[in-house]
Amino acid sequence: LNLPTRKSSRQVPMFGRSVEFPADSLPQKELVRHIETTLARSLYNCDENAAYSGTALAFRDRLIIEWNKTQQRQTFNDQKRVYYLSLEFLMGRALDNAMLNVGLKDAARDGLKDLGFRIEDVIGQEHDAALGNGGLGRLAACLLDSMATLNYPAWGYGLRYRYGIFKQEIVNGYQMEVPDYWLDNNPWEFPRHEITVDIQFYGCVRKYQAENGKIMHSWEDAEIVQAVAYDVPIPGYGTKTTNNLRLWSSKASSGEFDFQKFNAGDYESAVADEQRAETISAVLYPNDNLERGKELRLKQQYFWCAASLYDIVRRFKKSKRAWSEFPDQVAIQLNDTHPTLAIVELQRILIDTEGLEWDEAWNIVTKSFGYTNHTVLPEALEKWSVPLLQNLLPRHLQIIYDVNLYFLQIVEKRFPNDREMLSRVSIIEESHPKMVRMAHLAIIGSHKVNGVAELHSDLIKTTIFKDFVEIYGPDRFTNVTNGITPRRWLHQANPRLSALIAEKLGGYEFLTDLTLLDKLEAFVDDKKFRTEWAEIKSANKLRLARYIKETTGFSVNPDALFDVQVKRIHEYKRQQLNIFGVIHRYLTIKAMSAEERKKVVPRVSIFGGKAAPGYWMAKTVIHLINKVSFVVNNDADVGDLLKVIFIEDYNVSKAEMICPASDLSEHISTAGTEASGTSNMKFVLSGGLIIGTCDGANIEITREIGEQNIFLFGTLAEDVEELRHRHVYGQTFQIDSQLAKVFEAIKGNMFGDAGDFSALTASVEQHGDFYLVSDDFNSYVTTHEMVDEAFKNREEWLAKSITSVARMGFFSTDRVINEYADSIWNVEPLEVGKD
Ligand code: CR1
Repeated sequence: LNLPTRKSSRQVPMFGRSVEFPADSLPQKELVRHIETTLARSLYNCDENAAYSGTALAFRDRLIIEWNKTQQRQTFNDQKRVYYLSLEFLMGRALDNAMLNVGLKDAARDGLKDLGFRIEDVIGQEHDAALGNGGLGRLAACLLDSMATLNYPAWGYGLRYRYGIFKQEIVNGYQMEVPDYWLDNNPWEFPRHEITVDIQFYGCVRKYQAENGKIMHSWEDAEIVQAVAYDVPIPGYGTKTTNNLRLWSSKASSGEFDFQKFNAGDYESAVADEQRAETISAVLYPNDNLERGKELRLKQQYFWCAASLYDIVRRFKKSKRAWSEFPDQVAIQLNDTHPTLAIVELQRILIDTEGLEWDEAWNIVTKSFGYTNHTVLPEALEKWSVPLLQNLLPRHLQIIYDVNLYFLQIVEKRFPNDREMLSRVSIIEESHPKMVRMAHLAIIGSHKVNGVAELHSDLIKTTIFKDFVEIYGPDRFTNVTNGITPRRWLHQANPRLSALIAEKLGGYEFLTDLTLLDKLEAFVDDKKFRTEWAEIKSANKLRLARYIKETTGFSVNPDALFDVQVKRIHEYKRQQLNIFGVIHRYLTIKAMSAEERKKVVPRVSIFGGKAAPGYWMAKTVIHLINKVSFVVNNDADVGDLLKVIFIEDYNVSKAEMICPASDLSEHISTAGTEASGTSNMKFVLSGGLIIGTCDGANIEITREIGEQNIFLFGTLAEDVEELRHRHVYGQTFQIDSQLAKVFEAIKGNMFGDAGDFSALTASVEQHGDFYLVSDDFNSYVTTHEMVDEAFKNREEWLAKSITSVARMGFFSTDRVINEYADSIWNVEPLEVGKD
């Protein structure tokens, strides 16, 4: 029986029991089987959600078969593997990605259509896997995609949080946090109840003499929590390689102990133990670029490091090689300092359990680890208090002290009598209480340290880690500029643009060699091509406009200039500069004559992003944006000339819709504060222009696409310190005159009670304007005027857009992974033949 196509209905056609499908539509057959058997639903009452689950399960089957083959192949080949340790993996949705990477999206579309569903609606049913805060977590996800695509034998290790980053709701202009419980019906994970590791906490250290007379240490009387593995398949694009992301979940150890308590009638305490254990992997800490030093966070870190290392060591031991070969088989990359305890844990395993000598063990450790630094912000650099570590991980603290002792002895030899140097580089900060500086430990325990963009890598060498460059020499430090995966951020997020490029370039090879985009430059002057390019942008903007209408009720003119700033809300990212600029624009329009208004380029200023729940200033910024939105959007006098939109609950799937819809996006951090930024790359790759400061990867984007194709403004990193100093110690602080007018409007209650926003104005006027909002305001506003002028010249704008995309080849995570593989990991891809 052939199923007729039903375009409008979402219900399944009401006939036929023994349904048969064309042989070439395998996904459809499989998805129907899953709907009917795995989900036990009848096709007659199959809704979009069931269609999603059925499709996901059908693709999951394929992935797991390839996953198994990949693991066998990698085990058989027995070559060096990479282990990427990250406390965050901001994966977003998996189905669309799986369909595209496996190459069966069209078949799935047809199959779903026959059943009466639109594939976009089905894809839209999936809950984002939001196990991350922002750029750091999303980078980890892009890197996994590239490692699989390039056939590297690589594993990701992370935590399986029950709650990912909170969902944001805006209520009366204020951010509210709602828990993100995402695990119900998650088809993308495979619980491995047979893969468990006992993880120890607390207890004490006992010294004893081994049979050979050697003094050894054992960690005893510890509490035990069990780690259970959950595996998530990571399909490469256009390859059979399907790698593994292993996430650990915590569980009370199922020892007899609980049972005894239970039988003794102490039910409550048995349950409490269980809950306490489960708490470890319960929730992602919602701070971006901020560390709070909470004990539970330290527990998370050790739990995940210890479980992962146990796994890595177990795999290595199967090969029965000598320990000295460990670094030839294993490369472990630390995504920021969060997994630094893995260094200490490996040293502990080698000396306490495997009986190696200290030096031999330490040599293995340092050869195996690499550390990526992602920030120079002091409030984000991790420090753990010594008493906390002493209590939770007594043996690890001893090892840290020993590492420090041997390290300082080396420093003392090289820099005799330089006590200042010793105290600066020591792992232990002599404060009250004493603190362990995790970045120092990470540097000392790794063979390579890298930053994530050129400026950032230079800054770490000249500021926070300057002394370590003197001690180890410059070769320990390197740069690997971040990237993004073109599969998700071009092909998946902007399929029409991807198709147009493929048409021009004669195929989709650019998706695995992004440098091929440069061939697009030949078509910059091609009229028809330009028109198609512009049409795609318009369609993407229209889609976003519809979404804005549905979710906020505000209508925006799709022909207006869409000006977007979406990212975590943070003072250093300066959303306050943006909203002050918007207020300035509003005041300017209000003061214009009707004639003058005719020349104004209509704008939609779009904001999105979460504030950490305890970050009051950031929450105030969100509040101000929403108040300005309310006033401006309801001002009939201004009409379409300016609209201000705050998009609630910005996440990966929303980014996939927003990035392709921008004309202009904002990357306007105070110079020297944004290590790299990666959304800048996503916007440009979709044909949006950017306004930005000379910070992070903006600088290399400029180098690649050309100065004439980007709107740069503001203070340079090298001048920031002096300005800050002058603000605090100078004679008087002169606020920018245009900014002063903006502040007057705020203080005159134009956007509601001025008291609500006094902290924002005061931080500029009274507290030293640390982020240089006033210093940069004039050049920011002037540069926006240049943007308006440029936008009026539609053809020029299009040429900039096309040229920029053509020159973005450098920013693929494929390039990033190859650099890591060559300069840090020394691993080779595993060629995949037919099997
Ligand atoms: C940086 O702030 C960078 C990402 C990924 C963030 C951002 O500029 O793009 O890392 N750093 O490298 C971070 O989260 C804890 O540090």
